[in-house]
Amino acid sequence: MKLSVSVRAAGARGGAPRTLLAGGTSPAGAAPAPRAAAAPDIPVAGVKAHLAQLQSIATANGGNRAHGRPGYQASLTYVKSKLDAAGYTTRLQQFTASGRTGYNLIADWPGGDPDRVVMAGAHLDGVSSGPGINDNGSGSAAVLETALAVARAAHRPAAHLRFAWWGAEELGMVGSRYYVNQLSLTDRSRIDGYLNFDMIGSPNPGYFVYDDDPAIEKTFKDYFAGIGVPTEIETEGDGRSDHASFKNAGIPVGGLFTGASRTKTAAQAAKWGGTAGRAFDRCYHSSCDTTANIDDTALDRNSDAIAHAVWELSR
Ligand code: DTR
Ligand code: CA
Ligand code: ZN
Ligand code: ZN
Repeated sequence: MKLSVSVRAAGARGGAPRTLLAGGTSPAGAAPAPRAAAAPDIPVAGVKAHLAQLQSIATANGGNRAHGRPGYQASLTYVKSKLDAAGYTTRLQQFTASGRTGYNLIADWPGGDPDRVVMAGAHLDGVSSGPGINDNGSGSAAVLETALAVARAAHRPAAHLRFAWWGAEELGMVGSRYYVNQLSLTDRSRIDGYLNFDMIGSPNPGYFVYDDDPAIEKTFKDYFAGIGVPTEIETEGDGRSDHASFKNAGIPVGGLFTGASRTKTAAQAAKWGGTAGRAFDRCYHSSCDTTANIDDTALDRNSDAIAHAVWELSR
């Protein structure tokens, strides 16, 4: 039987329908194609090492990594140097927000079908009031470690992989909107999906999956079902992070989130553990959003889920 998951409704934006084929399929009578390897386990120690570096960067630069500040520039330099050393083709994209220069970092993994681009991204800027480790060192570090895992595996997916770290999200998703707006309509249509990771290590975590695109949502839900972790649909952030820039342009989006200032209910604490009646992240946008403001289990599970989705959606 041929298994396929439609990532985009047929002809949704005028192009040919795109389908993602599960491995191991073959025409009737032919020898089965070898199934491409599953995603690797992402080492949470690697993700935490990036968080420690981002914390040090904030500490050395006035306590923050905000747009237009030296801590943002140092964060960019850190992430870019890791990607360059791993063999990525990287570029900085410059824009202006609130009178200051901002940058997106875009990293392409060489190879794959240029008409089937799978993107994963996270905002790299924080607010000026703290180091921004859960928001959003967590997404930035997990996307970085996933990109490095692609390189370590010498992974050759069918689709083209692109990773992005956005500037000035905290000023209203300025960087990601700039990126999408400057793409030609053709280049927009080449993006099969954008996966967003903003706050994935909240200290009193929930496991929330964006429900914007059914195929992407299913990919994440399948991963969490496989490890026995219940999920809920993400509702706290609708339109509040960089996926909105892509969704507004008609690009299928998905993502993960472990909660911000909303309060965990008793029912949620019963299924996920943690503390009912307390915020998912009491340090949201505060000076206490440090490396102590991370739940390692949530960070690990979400990092592994990112790799799973990147591998599965790019087959
Ligand atoms: N991470 C927050 C925005 C935000 C609040 N709730 C959600 C849910 C899903 C994604 C993002 C958000 C920020 O950048 O301030
Ligand atoms: Ca892991
Ligand atoms: Zn924020
Ligand atoms: Zn954020």
